[in-house]
Amino acid sequence: MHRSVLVLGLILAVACLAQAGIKGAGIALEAELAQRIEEPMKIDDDAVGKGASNGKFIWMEGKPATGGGGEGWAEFDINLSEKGEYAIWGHVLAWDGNSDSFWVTWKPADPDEDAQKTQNTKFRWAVAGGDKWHWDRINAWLDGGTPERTWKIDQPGKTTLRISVREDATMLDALFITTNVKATDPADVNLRLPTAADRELQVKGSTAVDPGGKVTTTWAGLKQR
Ligand SMILES: [Ca+2]
Ligand SMILES: [Ca+2]
Repeated sequence: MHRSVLVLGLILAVACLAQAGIKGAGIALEAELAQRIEEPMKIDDDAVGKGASNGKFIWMEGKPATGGGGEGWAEFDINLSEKGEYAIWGHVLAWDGNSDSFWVTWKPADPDEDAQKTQNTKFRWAVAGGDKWHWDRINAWLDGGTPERTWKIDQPGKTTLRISVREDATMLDALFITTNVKATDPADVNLRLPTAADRELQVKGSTAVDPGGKVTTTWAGLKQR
């Protein structure tokens, strides 16, 4: 009896450790720490985006329920330690149907294409509405259906993610890149907002994801191994 309780306890402890490991998987990025931001996309700490992670978010400023947009973007340099399939979640705020979309391209999985110019619906992200910060997986808002997007990265190394303004007033606080490409419900992904350690890695300009889920490390560190 006692022994079985002990064994059960050990199994639970191991399960918890495994869970903790999985939780570490993925890259958490602050939108406002993008390597390059082209106006009119801008960093803001305005009251409209109150409660944003790190106190800041990015958007092309605008009012709810009006049109506008189509200019400006933010680019993230992301170094991946492993090839594989990835999904991206955005921590977003979208007031209404006139302020709820971005264009998203992630090279080299996506071509070197300016989605703001080509208006290619494959790169159009219909952001889930909501006037409080929430997670939304990046999708392709086609003219029929909005499948969740998955990017196949063929080799480790530097990638470039560009989030471009489509409709103004759509707000982006943070991103989470994961190898869990199956989950479509935020509750099924170990999403996290960036920690101080995540921000430090991002500022250094080198974040890497280990699909094994144990560590987030710098690209320079990986090359030294
Ligand atoms: Ca708008
Ligand atoms: Ca933020």
